[in-house]
Amino acid sequence: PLMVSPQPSPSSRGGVCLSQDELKKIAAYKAVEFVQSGMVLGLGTGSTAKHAVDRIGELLKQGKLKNIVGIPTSEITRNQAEKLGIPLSDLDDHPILDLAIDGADEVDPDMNLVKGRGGSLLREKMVEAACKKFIVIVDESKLVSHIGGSGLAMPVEIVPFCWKFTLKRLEMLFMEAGCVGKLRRFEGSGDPFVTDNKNYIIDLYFDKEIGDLKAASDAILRLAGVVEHGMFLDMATTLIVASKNGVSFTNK
Ligand code: ABF
Repeated sequence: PLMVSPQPSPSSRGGVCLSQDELKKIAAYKAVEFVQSGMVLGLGTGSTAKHAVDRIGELLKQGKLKNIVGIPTSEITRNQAEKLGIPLSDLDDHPILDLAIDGADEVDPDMNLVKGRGGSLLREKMVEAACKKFIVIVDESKLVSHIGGSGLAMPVEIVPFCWKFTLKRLEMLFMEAGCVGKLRRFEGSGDPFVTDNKNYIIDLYFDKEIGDLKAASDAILRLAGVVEHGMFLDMATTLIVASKNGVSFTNK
């Protein structure tokens, strides 16, 4: 990947220490600078992408952007965009998008991603796979040397039918990496978390790195009962990272 050296951001000026949310906002606003009037845009989900959607709404209101069509990656983002007055459509009517902007849970040095801890991985993958450009926006806490090796969840969306069976099959696939699967549940009620597509999510945890990511991806997708997983391999075209030292851009 082509790395462009960090540009000073407000976070590194005057010794001001910015919060993680402020860093997310800086990355999001930088990404929106790539949005042009007339674009069909994939609108991401999560606390980082939310800033980008807010900014797009603001620029539309100010008349600085015109004729934008947004394709939301979740019902939450659809509601947010509707409130902001962003005209919306879907992949049926717009099968090719100019640009998507979205966050991620983990990003490795080759710009492979883990997504889906917010639960929207399927629609995110459908929309972002249909984009000419996909800008990933993160604060520095999301950078990892290997995805799936951070001890954090690797989400897999599955059909609810016999979910325990699918969970076991997923664990067996990655037995050598010490894989343990957990059904995602709502805090409080303890009921299974249900995605926008009425599916469940299994979060996989690994003791060791999973090695060949493409092979892992193929193996998961071959299991009947699996709908999609949260590894986004070779999909991001630009990475924007906001850190206390500034903002960096990496293009693939
Ligand atoms: C979406 O939001 C996801 O795919 C990812 O799970 C999450 C990142 O959340 P946040 O920006 O709130 O850290 O992009």
